[in-house]
Amino acid sequence: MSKPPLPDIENFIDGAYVAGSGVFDDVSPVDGSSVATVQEAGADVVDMAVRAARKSLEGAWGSSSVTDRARLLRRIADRIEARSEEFVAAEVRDTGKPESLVRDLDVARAAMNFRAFADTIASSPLSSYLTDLADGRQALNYAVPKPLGVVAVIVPWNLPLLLLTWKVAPALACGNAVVVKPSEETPSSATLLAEIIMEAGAPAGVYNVVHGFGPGSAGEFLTAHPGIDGVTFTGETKTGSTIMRAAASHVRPVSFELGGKNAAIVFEDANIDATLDGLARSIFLNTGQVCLCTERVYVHSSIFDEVAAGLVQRGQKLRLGRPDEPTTTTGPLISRQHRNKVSSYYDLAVAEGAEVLLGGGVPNLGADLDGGAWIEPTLWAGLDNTARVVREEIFGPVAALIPFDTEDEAVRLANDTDYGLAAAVWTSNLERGHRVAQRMRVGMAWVNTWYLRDLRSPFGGNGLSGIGREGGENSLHFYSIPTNVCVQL
Ligand code: NAD
Ligand code: 6OD
Repeated sequence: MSKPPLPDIENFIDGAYVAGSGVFDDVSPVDGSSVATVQEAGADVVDMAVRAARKSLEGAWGSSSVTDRARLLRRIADRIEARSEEFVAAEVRDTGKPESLVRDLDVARAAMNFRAFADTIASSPLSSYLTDLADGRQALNYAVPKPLGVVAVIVPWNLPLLLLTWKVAPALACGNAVVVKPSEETPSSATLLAEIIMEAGAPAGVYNVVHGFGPGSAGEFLTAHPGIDGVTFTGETKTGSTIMRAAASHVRPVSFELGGKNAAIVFEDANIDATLDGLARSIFLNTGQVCLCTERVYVHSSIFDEVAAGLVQRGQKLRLGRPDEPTTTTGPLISRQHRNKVSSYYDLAVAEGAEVLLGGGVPNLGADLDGGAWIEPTLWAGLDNTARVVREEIFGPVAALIPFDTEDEAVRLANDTDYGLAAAVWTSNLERGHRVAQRMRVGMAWVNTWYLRDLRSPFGGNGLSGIGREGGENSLHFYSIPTNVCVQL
């Protein structure tokens, strides 16, 4: 019997599917099979998307009320939940993640993102000032937020739906129209979201999707397009620099969530079991492909051996396997290309003098999965902050363990990086926890936990890790621009 044809994933513009000028394959990292074809948007298709977005702002959407938009966001959240298994299937097909992880993290957060920003926009205050003039009269100043306009939303492959909705929800809450470019590795969930957003009642042109790559493809065409009013981007630092140059030509604002080389500090008084569980999660979640993942672990020398042994034990319990097997804890990396990068760091670590405590190679999972992008969870000791593998972002299930003796030394080592995204401090002395967390040169510092989120709090990075903050009111500041009205009374 012949195989059924692969799904064909199209661009979505002005409420309709649109073919591209070329086609590329969506490849499963589980076994290397093609799971879909994707229609690549050329410059003409990207232009069509930007124009459709602009047109929607000139229609009813441009004068929509906050109440209507908050209602729309809640309907979108409801529909994501109603069709959650379709999102699970789409995300698993593209990424090979364990189904349970997609269900509990990616899809749950997508609905939560829309609800959180419905709440934020509905309760967002207007700032106003009563101005006392020299002659005794007064003036009332108040700032009315307006949509930024047409927002280019460019997102990566590691948490495709979560990171997309983290940006689309506040952008729509503020009344913008978006042109979304998902990663070429993960085109499915952004396209399914288009259906949901239309079903929920958004006007055509408010949410558009273009597919393709970065340079010389949809990503570059979109960021260079004169019709966009801002770019919100999550991805690699060097891509951020390129996009910044493109945005500069028309002086457009950018919001960037970029790479990281995040540290954990484990003090001698930490609750060892809870710390080891939290640390293991922070190193290995999503096969280490979360920008917040810990890749450097600084451990007080008095407990170094105990922590190393406990982490190895937890790493040994991870089960690599197919997404639908209930025992699977860990999926593949996103692609063979990314595995080549991670594995080259595994080789480099050995060349730089690492003692390999766990893993260090490519696993043999049987012929069925030979074509996939599998990698072993890995831990190193014996390195210091001068090693390239301790300085450069790897974005895989790997961390280097490095001893320290004093609090000042731990802070100095953790801050010795050009990145500045996240850090975690593990201690039972809360006074020390607050003190050290505040000394971290990062956007987010956790104490005795990791990746615990309140969507109202600021999220973003310092240094090479980003520009700006999103989350709650911070997002509203990026996705809207105020017009100040001054009335002399
Ligand atoms: P990437 O930068 O290669 O790609 C991200 C997106 O940008 C993709 O859609 C890609 O097609 C597009 N792109 C690439 N070049 C472009 C160009 N010249 N112009 C316009 N668009 C372009 O990143 P990735 O490999 O998909 O994701 C992994 C990286 O993302 C890691 O560095 C990780 O740390 C980072 N990340 C950061 C955060 C955060 O919140 N700080 C979150 C997730 C991922
Ligand atoms: O949880 C979030 O809101 C968020 N932006 C997570 C980013 C994870 C990076 O991979």
